Amino acid sequence: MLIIQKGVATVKKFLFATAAAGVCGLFAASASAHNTLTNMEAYAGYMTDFEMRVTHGCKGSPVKEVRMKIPDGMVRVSVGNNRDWKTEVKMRKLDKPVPGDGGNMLTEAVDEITWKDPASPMPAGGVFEGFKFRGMVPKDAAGKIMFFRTINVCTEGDDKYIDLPKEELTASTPGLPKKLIEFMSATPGPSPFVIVVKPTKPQYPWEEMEPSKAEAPTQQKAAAN
Ligand SMILES: [Cu+2]
Repeated sequence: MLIIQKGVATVKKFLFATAAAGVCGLFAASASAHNTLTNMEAYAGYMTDFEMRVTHGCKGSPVKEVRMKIPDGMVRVSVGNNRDWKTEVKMRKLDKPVPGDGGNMLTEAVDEITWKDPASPMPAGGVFEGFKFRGMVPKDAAGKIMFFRTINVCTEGDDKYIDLPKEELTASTPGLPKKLIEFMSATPGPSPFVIVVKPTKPQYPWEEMEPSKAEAPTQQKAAAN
């Protein structure tokens, strides 16, 4: 009798702990178990709004800081105003300048964003919080998968979502869904990611579509000859 009660107590304790912690391990393969980007796909060459979604604290400890690394090639990054968190950006020098807003040239790009010193820490379980930023998805990234490595710093300990797939994955990798599940469950800390797709129309309705290489007149002529 005593043993059974002890068993029940243990189960209860386990359920409580997992509910409070938001559970990393149990649902590791589910897309909502870790830090994830709200959008699963983004268009190459689009200025895109992103939200990094933090879904739980570190083993029951509330989140007090979130750091994120911007993937290479992504420029014109800005951080959404946030009244609860202080935001900070770290810059890096670009190998060669790229066009920015209104024709000026950029020599630096945002390398890292940090959200810290919250009005109150994000509770460890039962809620999620979104961290907004935007930026230009690289034009030449269509078909690629971009990874946004993030670290959650908690009142006690931290969770690092910085792992990358063992083999390079792209949108056209055969068996991609299965390989993504493998990647997301291979370690406790898979990096959030977004699949970059080629747009079929310009981002804004007042823009002309750039002719793709396949439609270029010279190639059509070459094909006709
Ligand atoms: Cu997790």
